[in-house]
Amino acid sequence: MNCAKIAIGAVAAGLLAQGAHAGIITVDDFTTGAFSDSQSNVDMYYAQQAGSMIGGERDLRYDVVANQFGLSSDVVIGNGMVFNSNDPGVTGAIALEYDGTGDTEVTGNPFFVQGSGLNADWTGTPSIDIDFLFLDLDFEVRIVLQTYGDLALGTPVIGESVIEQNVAANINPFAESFLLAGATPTIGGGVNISDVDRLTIFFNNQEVAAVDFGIAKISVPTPGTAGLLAMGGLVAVRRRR
Ligand SMILES: [Ca+2]
Ligand SMILES: [Ca+2]
Ligand SMILES: [Ca+2]
Repeated sequence: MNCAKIAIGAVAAGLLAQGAHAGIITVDDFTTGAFSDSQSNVDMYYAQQAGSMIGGERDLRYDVVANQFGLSSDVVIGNGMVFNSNDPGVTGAIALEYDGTGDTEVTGNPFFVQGSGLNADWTGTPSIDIDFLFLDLDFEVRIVLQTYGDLALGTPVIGESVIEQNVAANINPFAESFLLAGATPTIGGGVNISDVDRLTIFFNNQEVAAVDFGIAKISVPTPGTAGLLAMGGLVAVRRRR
């Protein structure tokens, strides 16, 4: 009984520490860190926004891959994120990174810069979930999860897992789960899910032309849901007695 109490307490404390609600860890709901930009020159653009997202910072990369007729590629963040590659002729892609602070992303750089790390414990999560508002063409999403080693010892990344998944077009809102069971270990034995330091999500990874899409939320469901429900159930039983 004492062990159970301690275990439930630890789960609850862990969830509270991560600002979770009912076993759902919100990575980003796009209600803070508003941003908008429009670009037509072929380049990789970066911007960073501070806010309530996990790690306190969102690193944003949006690139114009090709642009035959000089139209623009647009990103708007505010109560969701919408990305438009204007038809015809614009091929654009966008990526989001959550890796803590201390990193300065630089426009034109082909790669994201490594941040201080999240140290997020997502033990037992089955998936990374993305709530889409709409998607007008099938595209691929590539999710990269990393665990850092000891930076002082020169081993910045000791575990990495990658999920690549095709997402089907849908004009209506829909939820897409990216299963950890489908992740491929690419560094070490893969990400240590109890110490996730970096989450990078590449939308339109295969660079399909003229993709428009919107997302409302990125979240991670945890088994803490069951723990909290069990705890609530125990309290309810005791009250009835
Ligand atoms: Ca960062
Ligand atoms: Ca970064
Ligand atoms: Ca770490």
